[in-house]
Amino acid sequence: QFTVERCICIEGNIASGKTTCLEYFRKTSNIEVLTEPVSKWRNVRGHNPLGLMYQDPTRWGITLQTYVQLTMLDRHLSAISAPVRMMERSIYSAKYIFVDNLYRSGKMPEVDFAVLSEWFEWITQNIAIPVDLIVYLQSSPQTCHERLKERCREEEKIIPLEYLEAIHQLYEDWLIKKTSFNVPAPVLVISADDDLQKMLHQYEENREKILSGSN
Ligand code: DCP
Repeated sequence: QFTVERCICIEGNIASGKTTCLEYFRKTSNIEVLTEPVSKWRNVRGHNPLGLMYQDPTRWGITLQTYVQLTMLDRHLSAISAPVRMMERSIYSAKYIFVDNLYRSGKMPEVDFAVLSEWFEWITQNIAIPVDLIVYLQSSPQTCHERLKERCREEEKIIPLEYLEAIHQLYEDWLIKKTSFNVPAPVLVISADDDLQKMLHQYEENREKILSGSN
C-alpha cells in the first residue's frame, strides 16, 4: 500500500469526455485511476436512483445525491494502489454543481438541500479530503448534448440542452470565474470540444503537468 501523494480530479459536464481522459491515463501511466461509481447509482440493491432522479427530481433528487455523496466519500478515502491517483469528479462537484443545480432550479425542496448541505459541511470539516489538481474539461453544452445523444444511456434520454447549460454555468462560476465556492486545488483547463484524436493529443501534451500535480 502507498500513501496518496497526489490526487487529481477530472471535472467537466455530463458527456464532456472524462471517461476517455481517465482511460487514456490508465493505459499509458502507472497510476491509479478511479472512474465514477455510476454503475452503483444505477443499481443499489436493485433500485435505480439515477433513473428515478431524472424521472422526478423533486422526489428523488436527495435520494440520488445522498448516495452520490457516500460513494464519492468512499472513493476519496479508499486505500490507494499507486502514489498518484486520478479520479472522475469529486465530492466537491457533487455538491457545488449537482446538488446546487437541483436546488437553484427549484427542483429540490429547501429542507432536502439543507440536510444535504449539513452532511456535506460535516464531512468536509471533519474528514481530510486532499485534492492536488483539478483538470477541468471545458466543453460547450452543445457538444455534450450531441455526445449524450450518441451515447444513448437509457436514463439520460430526457436530458434537455438547458440542463447541460445550467451545469456548464455552475462549472464556469466555480472553476473559471471562481466566484461561487471554494476551489480546493489549482485548476488546469483543457478544452474538450475537439474530436477524439485531438483530445488524446492534448492529454499527451499535458501529461507532465497533469501527473506532476501542478497547473
Ligand atoms: N450525476 C448526477 N449527480 C451527480 C453526479 C452525476 O446526477 N452528483 C449524473 C449525471 C449523469 C450521470 O450521473 O447522468 C453520470 O455522470 P457523468 O457526467 O459524471 O459521467 P459521464 O459518463 O457522462 O462522463 P463522461 O461522458 O464525461 O465520461
